[in-house]
Amino acid sequence: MKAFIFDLDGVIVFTDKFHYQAWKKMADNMGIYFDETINNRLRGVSRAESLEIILEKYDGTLSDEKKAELMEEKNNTYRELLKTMDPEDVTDAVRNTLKKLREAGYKLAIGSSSKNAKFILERVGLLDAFDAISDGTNITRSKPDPEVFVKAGELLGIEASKCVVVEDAYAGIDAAKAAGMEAVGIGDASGYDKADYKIQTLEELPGIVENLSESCKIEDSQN
Ligand code: B16
Ligand code: MG
Repeated sequence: MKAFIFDLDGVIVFTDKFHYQAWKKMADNMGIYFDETINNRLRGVSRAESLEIILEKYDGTLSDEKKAELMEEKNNTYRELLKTMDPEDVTDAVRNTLKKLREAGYKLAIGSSSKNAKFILERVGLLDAFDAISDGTNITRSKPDPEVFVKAGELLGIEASKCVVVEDAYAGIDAAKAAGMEAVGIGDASGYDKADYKIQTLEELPGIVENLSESCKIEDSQN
């Protein structure tokens, strides 16, 4: 393995609460029912697809212009909430793991569906922690399409079979496998049987590559 590609929201930082608050405000304004269970379906999904999922509870149809307006409204609220983030929002487990992997010579990239990825990384002081950033601004198809991870591998100059993706979303694990990469599931995706490995904390990652932690490898028979 030569590179790690990290999903952002749910792996490096935890902005799902802000996505929830921003979508909830928009939904309330529109009189649309929205709760945390629906919000969980938005994990790793693009902004436009997230809106379509929320609109499943809306009686009627909306023009493309209105949808664009709603997405902008949601994003403005979301970015205001992101401004409250600072370096203390990054856990020691995340910071130490990134440092350890870099010192061991691995290339590190971000592979996120978010168009706000660079803004978030800047807020938490991690912009320089990665060798490449592939995000919602450089893709045309979102996860489970492999594009975001394929582009991350290209930006790093490392072939897919030597890249390990770390993801919290089922759609992200599917995208990693479709890209021909190894997939590590954390958080929500630690229960997904398509993940090659499952971990509870990022600190388990160096152990995986050094083959020190075979215990979290899912047996092929279960895949
Ligand atoms: P934005 P990730 C994803 O980030 C979020 O999990 C998902 O909830 C969000 O809709 C998507 O980014 C797009 O975000 O509206 O900021 O462009 O998990 O792929 O890092
Ligand atoms: Mg995620």
